[in-house]
Order: sequence, then C-alpha cells, then structure tokens
Amino acid sequence: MTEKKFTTVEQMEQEAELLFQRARDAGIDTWKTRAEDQKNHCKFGEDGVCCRNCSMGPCRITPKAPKGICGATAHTIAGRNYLRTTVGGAAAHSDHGREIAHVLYEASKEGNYQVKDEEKCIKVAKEFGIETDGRDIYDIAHDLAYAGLMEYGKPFGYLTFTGRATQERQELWKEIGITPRAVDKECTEAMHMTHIGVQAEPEALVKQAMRTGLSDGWGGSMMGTEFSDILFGTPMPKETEANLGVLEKDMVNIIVHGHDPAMSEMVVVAAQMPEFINRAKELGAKGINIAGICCTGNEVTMRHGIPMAGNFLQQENAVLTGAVEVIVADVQCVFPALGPLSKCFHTKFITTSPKAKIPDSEFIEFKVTSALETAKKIVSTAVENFVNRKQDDVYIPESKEKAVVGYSCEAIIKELDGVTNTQVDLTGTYKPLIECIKAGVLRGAVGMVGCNNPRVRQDYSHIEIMKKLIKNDIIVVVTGCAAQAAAKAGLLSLEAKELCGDGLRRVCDLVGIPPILHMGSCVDISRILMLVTDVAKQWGINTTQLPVVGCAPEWMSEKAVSIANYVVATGIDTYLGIEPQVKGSSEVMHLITDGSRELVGAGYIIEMDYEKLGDAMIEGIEKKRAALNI
Ligand code: SF4
Ligand code: MSK
Repeated sequence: MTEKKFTTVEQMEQEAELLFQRARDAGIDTWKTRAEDQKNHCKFGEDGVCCRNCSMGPCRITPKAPKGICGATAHTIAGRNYLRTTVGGAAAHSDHGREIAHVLYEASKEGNYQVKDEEKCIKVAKEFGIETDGRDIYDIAHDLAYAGLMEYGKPFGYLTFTGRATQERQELWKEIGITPRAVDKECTEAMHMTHIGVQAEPEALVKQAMRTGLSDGWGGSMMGTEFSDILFGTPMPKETEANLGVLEKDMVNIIVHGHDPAMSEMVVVAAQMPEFINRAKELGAKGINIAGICCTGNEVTMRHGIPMAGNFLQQENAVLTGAVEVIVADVQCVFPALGPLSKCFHTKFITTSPKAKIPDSEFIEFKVTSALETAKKIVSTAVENFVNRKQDDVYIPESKEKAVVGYSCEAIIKELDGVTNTQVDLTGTYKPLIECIKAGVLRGAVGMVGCNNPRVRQDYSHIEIMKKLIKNDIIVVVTGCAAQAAAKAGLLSLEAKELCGDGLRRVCDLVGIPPILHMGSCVDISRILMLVTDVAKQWGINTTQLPVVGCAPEWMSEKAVSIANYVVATGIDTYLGIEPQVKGSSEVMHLITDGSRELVGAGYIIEMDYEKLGDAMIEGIEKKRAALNI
C-alpha cells in the first residue's frame, strides 16, 4: 500500500495552466501558444528531405522531384541533415567542455577557481601521461587543462579518453574506422562531408555521425565532467527539493539557467556572502534563495543541494510566478522568449556569454578572471530588485518534492561498498550491482536522459516509463531534464522504493538509495558511459551483452542526437520517444536502427507510444538476460 502521495503530472499541469493564464492576461506568448502557432510542421523538414546546403536550392524531395538539382537523393539529403544535426550537438557539448578546460587552466590557490578534487586531478593527469609525483597540484592542473585543450585540435592520434572504453569497443571502432580523433576535426570533417558535392553515401554519413558523437561522449563531454569534478568537487549524495514550489515568497529568488557550472558555482558563492544576505534583510526579504533550471540546475544541485525549480519547458513558468528577481543564463536551452517575458514582470534577465546574447536581456560578460566580481554584481542586482516585486501578484505553485541527488560513479561505488565492506573507500567495485543483476534481483538498468518536447505531454513519458521500469525491478539512472522530471514526481526520493518491485525495493533498502539515481547534467552522460563500461569490464562481457538500455522519451535538442549516436556506438540500444528527422529516407532509417545493430551491435528503437516504448525496453532487457543465460 503506497502511503506517500507522489506529485502527478496532472497536478503539475493544473499549476502550469494557472501560470499560462497569467501570460494570456498579460498578452504575452508562451511555448504553449507558440507550439500551437507552429502547427502543422513542415513535412519536408520532419522527414529530413529538405536541403539548403547550397543556393541552387532549397531542394525538397517529392515523388515528382526525387532528386535535388545536384542529383542528391532523399537518402543523401537525409543522411547529410542527420550528420549536421549531430555536429550541432557535439559542438555544443564539446565547447562547454572546452570552456571548463579554460577555467581549469586558470585555476590557482589565490584566484577565483581552485582545485577541489585533488585525487581526481592526479588520476586524470596520469591518464594523459602528465608527471604528477612531487608536483604542486596547480602545476598538474595547468598541464592537464593544456593537454585537454589540445584534444580539440591535435593533428594526429585519437582522443585520450577512448582508452577507457572496453577492449572490444576500441577494436571495433578501429576496424570500422570510427575511433574519434580530435573533437574539432570530427566536427569540421563532418561539415566538409555535408557540403555540396562531397559525401553522398548514406552509410558513410551515418558512420561519421557516430564518430562525431563519440568525440563528444568520449571527448568533449567527458572532459566537461571530469574537469568540473576537479574544479568543483566530485558529486556525492545530497538531499534537495524540486519543482516551482522551491521558490520562496519572502526571499530574494535567483534562478540559474543554462549549462556551464563555472558561472552558477560563483553565483552560489556570492549569494552566501553576509553583505548580500544582510542587504536582502534590510530590504524586507528573509534571505537569498537560489534555484536551478535545466542542466545548470543539475550541476549546482549535485554539488551543493541547490533546489531545482524545473526543467526545459518550465523556464517561462518560473518568470510567470512573478517571484523571480533575476534569471541568469549562460549557454544552451535558454529560450529567447525569456527576454520579452521578463519585461512583463519585475524580473531581470541576465545573459553572461558572448556566445548567447539574447534581445531584451541585460548582458554582463562572465570571465574567469573576474568571475566573483561578476557573480557579486548579479546577486546584488537581484537583491536590489526585491523591492520592485509586486507581492500581491505573486503565484508560486505549491508542488515540490524531496530528492536525493549526486550519484557520480564514485558515489555509486561508495554506496555499494557500504553494503559489502565495513571500511568504506573509493577503491571498490560494482560487484554487488553485478551480482544483483545476475541473480535477477534487479532485471537490468536503464539510462534515461533528455529534454522536454511540446510534441508530447511534458514529463508524462519520462515519469510513466520510469514508474513502469522500477515496478519491474529495473534500476534507472537519469541526467538532464529527465532527472528533473523524476525529481518533480518524487521519484528521486527514498520513498520512491514504495513504487518498486520486490527486488529493487530490497536493493534500495539495503543500500539506502532511491530506485532512480540522479547522475547529473547532459555532459554527465559521460558518467553513464563509464558506469556501463566498468560494469562490462568487471563482469567480463561486452557492453552489447549487458541488460542495459538507453532512453530519451522526450528529446528535442541536437545534443540529444549526438548523445544517441555515442550511446549506440558504445554498444547500448537506445529507445527514442520522438522520431529523428530522417523518415524520408528508408536507407538512413535502416542505418540508424537495424543497420547500426549490424555495424556496432546496437541501434535505435523508435516508438512514439510511451506505454509501448516502456514495454519494448523491458522486452529488450529480458532478451539480453536470456542470451546471457541469467
Ligand atoms: Fe539542392 Fe544539392 Fe544544393 Fe542541396 S546541395 S540545395 S540538393 S542542389
Ligand atoms: S538541459 S539539452 S533540454 S536535457 Fe541539458 Fe534539458 Fe535537453 Fe537542454
């Protein structure tokens, strides 16, 4: 009998509707109204058969016009578009990783950023062949950051982190020619290939999409994660709360939004300074409350327990509460709509990256060398803006749920060690997890990631599929907006074990974990790659044999396509709840599904019905178990 009442999607929708009504009253649009305005989507775009790669076009493929002016078929055009989408995602993630490498390069004892995880700094430096014995940690960090930055453009060789993959994957990638080289090389080469008159073969385009994706997952994103841990600390489990109910009516509310933790970490530091807290009190507030949206929210909750105000499709809702003094964003997934929307309220919308300037925002450039000063300016702006809030007009939805977050691989191992060893250390293994899977106590695992997408009910697929999986004794790891969906529904709380099958509930009780583990932001899917890889190594089987799958039921971004490419190329079947835009080419569709399975042992399974998607995952996991005779 379930005692706890978990927040339902219906409840969240009712609360959101009250906020959307405020927008309608103010005469301003939201994603809801704009999605309506955009119906019906262009069929050529949806099918991936519109090409505008040269000015002879755009060319659109129809039965009457089956080729572009240059002779490109639907298969070439859809393949080229698919590759370009992957490049967009790989470039975004990897550039995030590059920014963090620059922050690490500037780290110093006296400066704005320090090394918080020395052990990881030394471990990763050794992987890069950097001398560590007897050296100052900042000298090591400096050399490591330089080596990391060189990974982006090195003229020869392959990405260093590919050495972490299983032997089987390394050999396969080499054999079929998709071992990723320098990150920038893969992106540039992909853009070259898709230029008019270059690559026309669909298989070569799909293989380059995998290679570019791998340069993200095993390159840019992995560096983003590892260097962030070195700078800001490797996450360990923490309690927090999630959903718009975390906003405080009697406090100064600051929303941190975007992706790069360098900015948000510093805002967290500044908001704790007595000068700002005292000033907030002078102005009638009880203090300063920071809450996160999108992956910035995941980054600061993992390391500081900062509450999560919501995910991608909730960014406008936060402003619509009328309770936000400042929403500050850096890069990625930030709606330009926040500009005009914030003008309807007292909210100040601050952008900080020259790469992401947005009309109607206040631009305050965030630089490593002046990071704390800039963060202080942002916090001060928020505090001084509190007096402009119209308290009578504030509506903060009630819903919020408790969550445990911060399950880095190191944290998972530590938790597992706690069950088997009396002395807890970080040298442990995934053996208890593997034994549970072998014994059938756990049937398998799912990595659920990705965004929200107005094509489907917000968070509904995420939440319903997660509930189905845990009920069937399948442990789930989550990142990105999928993680925030789980948090808002209470599925990251320890009480969520009530929703599990007997096996998973026993594991949760024994280890003291929720059935769904929050592993971080979108770049932190690299943590899932390492989890899967190390489990396969310790089990002594290939990644393709593991009863483990990936899932992105509500994905929308180019980054998600890059992720899907590297997850599949790492040997993990990936279940998508939104169709990739390649339907106009049977060849490309085949290549990313069954064809990819022939090539790398894994592929996409595409299913728009969330019930069927969940069932297909369970079936896929059971098939892997049967093949292993477990
Ligand atoms: Fe048309 Fe070919 Fe130019 Fe594309 S590259 S727009 S198909 S002529
Ligand atoms: S924030 S990429 S909407 S998961 Fe990483 Fe969410 Fe998707 Fe952005």
